[in-house]
Amino acid sequence: MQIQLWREILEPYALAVEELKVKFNHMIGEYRRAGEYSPIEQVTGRVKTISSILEKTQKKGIAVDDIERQIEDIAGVRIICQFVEDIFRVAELIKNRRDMKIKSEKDYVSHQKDSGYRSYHMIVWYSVETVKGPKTIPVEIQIRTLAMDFWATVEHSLQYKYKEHMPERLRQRLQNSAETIIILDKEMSSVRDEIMDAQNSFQVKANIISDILNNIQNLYKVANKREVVKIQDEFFRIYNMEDMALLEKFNHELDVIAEGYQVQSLR
Ligand code: 0O2
Repeated sequence: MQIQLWREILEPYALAVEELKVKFNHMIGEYRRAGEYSPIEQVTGRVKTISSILEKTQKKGIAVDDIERQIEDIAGVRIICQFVEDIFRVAELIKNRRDMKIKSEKDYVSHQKDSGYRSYHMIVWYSVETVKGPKTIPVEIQIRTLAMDFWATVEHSLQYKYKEHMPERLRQRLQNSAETIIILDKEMSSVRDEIMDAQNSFQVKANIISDILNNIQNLYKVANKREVVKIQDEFFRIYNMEDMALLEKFNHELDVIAEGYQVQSLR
């Protein structure tokens, strides 16, 4: 197939990956700006390379003309979570969206593969608008924890290196380390509430400080400079006291002042 034709075929998949990365990253931002814990930690995405698509067609006996019908992971998005519980929460969030329709799901978290691989897979139908018009395509979404991702990345590289000839000793060690990953994820889940609390308070404090600094900066442009310097000194004094209640009170008072000047900070 000519390279130009490949480019045309892959165009909507590239657009879908970019759009979905923006949407999932925006979800992270929405949670954090609201001072809430985000079940999504990171998002990555890729369009399968032409060589990787061709490799798959050979392996599975797929005709080149049938690529788009038979290969469901040309567009792939990976969502990384901190805790196993978050994986199922994210899967629910996806199911409730109107811009993605579930085509199929595979729960390799509850039922790990023989290799030791764990991840939650969803194939969703997603529509994009290209210059050639609208197109609905499948996108593979893989949802996994940081620990599962670490294991899968290492195992994938070894699979790539050895192809079907992975030494038995190495395969066994990978399976053992997959068990260790399960234990690690369980341990992390057992302290999930505490970790979430710590992260929430950190986020709330970061949001308040960001609001205060934005308001001070905005007031500089419109209010009496000497007054604003006084406000700034007061902020540093309260900040050093490390008292969240005082910081919240100060933020609220500053918000009222900024509102009076119509320069309220919007994060
Ligand atoms: P790549 O290079 O990551 O794109 P499919 O092959 O998708 O048509 P299958 O095999 O039933 O059908 O799908 P499955 O099992 O859901 O696997 C899809 C993807 O999950 C794989 O894509 C891998 O990315 C990942 N995966 C599945 N099993 C393993 C595993 O044992 N180890 C690792 N590291 N990843 C796995 P590709 O196209 O095989 O590979």
